[in-house]
Amino acid sequence: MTHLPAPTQLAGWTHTYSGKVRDLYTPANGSAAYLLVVASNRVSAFDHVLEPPIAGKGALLTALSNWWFDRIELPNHLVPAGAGGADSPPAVPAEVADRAMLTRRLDMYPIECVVRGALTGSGFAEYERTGAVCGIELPSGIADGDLLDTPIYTPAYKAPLGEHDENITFERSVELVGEEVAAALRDASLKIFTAARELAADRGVVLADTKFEFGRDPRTGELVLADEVLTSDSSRYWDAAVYGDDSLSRQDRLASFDKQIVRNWLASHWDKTGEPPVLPDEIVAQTYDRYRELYVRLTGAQPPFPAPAS
Ligand code: Q0Z
Repeated sequence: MTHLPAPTQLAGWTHTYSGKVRDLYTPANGSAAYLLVVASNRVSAFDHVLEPPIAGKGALLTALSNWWFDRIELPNHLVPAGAGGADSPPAVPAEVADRAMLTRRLDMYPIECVVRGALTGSGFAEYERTGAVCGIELPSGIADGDLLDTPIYTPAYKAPLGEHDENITFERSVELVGEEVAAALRDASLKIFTAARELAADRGVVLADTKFEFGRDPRTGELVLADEVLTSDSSRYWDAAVYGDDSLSRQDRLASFDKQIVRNWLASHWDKTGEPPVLPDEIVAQTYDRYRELYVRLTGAQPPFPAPAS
């Protein structure tokens, strides 16, 4: 894998970790109460981080996550603007303000709370091998990308850095976090997903699956929804009209709402060995338009910031 660019230095914050597409910062003053999660403009495909970044992507996904947080009736990790008190957080630096989330630092549960309303990807692979996903037996005859009548909760254990997450049964999640928390994670995940899937469907978008992460606030003890929510980096979205078009191949029907242009271009310009080629400007521009289209469709509004120059 390519190494990531050196993360931006942010006044008042210390960079502590970078994933493929996001950067994590802690307060430079030593406060353990907050974390700054910055969505980069990086885009990943086929397990590589691509060049160049897509200007505006981080802001669009942050706006989408914020929009969903507003509609989810569970405590979340966002620190309201102007929060003060004894231990107030460092200011969010202006240069990342539109793609940063100021969060309270939680004790995270080591479980990726995946919900699937369709069977594809690793879930479909496990089903083909075993007839079940995370211990949930499914009827025979399901094809890649088929919708499930009832969404299923398919948790994964968050492997330490670099390793791949491991699908686990609900019973295994009980061993990891206890019966009460395991049930709360499952119930909250299914509830959020079911409402979100319905809303997306009304707007011509299929929410195929998603991943939530939860933690506990060490000060209040409450269960809190964390991380990004229902962005296309944490979810699979399909265009409902494309998904429903019988004249298309199954592969084309399951086109990623935002990243398919990148994937198709790479598939015809790269043999998937070594480093991927640099994306041409028109592929970057078209992909930005897809991220923007997803935001507009779901929210019914224009994004709250201008399109980036270039
Ligand atoms: C989220 C992640 C990123 C890579 C840790 N409020 C919180 N409290 C404690 N931990 C987290 C959060 Cl959001 C937390 N991640 C995911 C973010 C880069 C991975 F910026 N890791």
